[in-house]
Amino acid sequence: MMAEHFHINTPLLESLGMSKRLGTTVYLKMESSQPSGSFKIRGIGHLCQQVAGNSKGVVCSSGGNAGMATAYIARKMGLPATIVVPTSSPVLVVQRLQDEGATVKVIGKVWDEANTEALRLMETEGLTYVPPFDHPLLWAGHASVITEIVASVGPNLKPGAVVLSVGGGGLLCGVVQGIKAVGWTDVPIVAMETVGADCLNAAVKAGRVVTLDDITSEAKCLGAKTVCKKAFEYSQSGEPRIISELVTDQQALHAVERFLDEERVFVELACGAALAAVYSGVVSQLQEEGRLPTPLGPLVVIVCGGSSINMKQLDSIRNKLLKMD
Ligand code: PLV
Repeated sequence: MMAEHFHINTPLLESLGMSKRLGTTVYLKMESSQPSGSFKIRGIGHLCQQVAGNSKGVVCSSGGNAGMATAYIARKMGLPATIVVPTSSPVLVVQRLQDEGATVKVIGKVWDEANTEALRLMETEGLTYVPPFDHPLLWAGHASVITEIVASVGPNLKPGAVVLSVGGGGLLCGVVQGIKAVGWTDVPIVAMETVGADCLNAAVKAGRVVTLDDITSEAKCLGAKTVCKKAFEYSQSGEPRIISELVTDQQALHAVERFLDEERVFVELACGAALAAVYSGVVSQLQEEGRLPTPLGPLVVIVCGGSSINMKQLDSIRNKLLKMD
């Protein structure tokens, strides 16, 4: 029998360390504890249930985590999975995908090129295409991260703001839809990216969707060159208000290390970008600038997770960033 859904109801934990630093209660939505290691399973699970039932196999282009979710779900559904990742994805991700039973193709320098190959395989092999961030079914699935928070704490814990990371903008679209569904449209979203993987920020600055020349950030799972159109539209709508902010790779890395020390949970740089909103003072700065209120209601940080990290990878990123200093 197929389960109702593939994702689990994740813990919402109070972070003492972050709360002390910020001066308001910080809640962590622990998507890092999802099967396959990230929030991606929410949207991809929903999408696969809708479209992959009679499929002869699925193909997903990914920086890593959408692929991990797809491979996991395909295994549960008894379908073969092909995951196309760019050469920028660390070897450990390829290994983890293979351990999940997927066929892995390493093609292109960045995700956008891997995606071209996935679309080609959809055409030539008749596989069901699983997009990593740009699809309404993904957003509908991701929205459950917000409705789940309301279901567990009740509508009275209205956050002062929600913090999340943005790659192609799928999580952002889902969270916007969840926020609308529960009537929290006055809750602002702080949308975090790293410098060099900043397609939403570049679009917001330009006033239109733009394509980055290259991905220069080490947060490879944020590395889509173009943000999805829907995410940009939401950023312009003002309801909920979306505040686009950047941190450096160094700040994201320090956030990953501090989170490991304080919360004893290991996440990748893509998630570190969201954690750095607190650890590097981005949220406090927004309060100082009057763009977020003081006092601020409880802050919810979506700990998106990610499998592209282990001790060796952490060392390698640290060394790479040290050399660039
Ligand atoms: N990662 C996508 C896109 O990569 C992928 O293929 O896995 N946090 C983590 C840990 C992620 O893996 C991602 C997306 C995000 C945040 C951002 O989510 P998005 O793409 O929906 O904005 C190129």
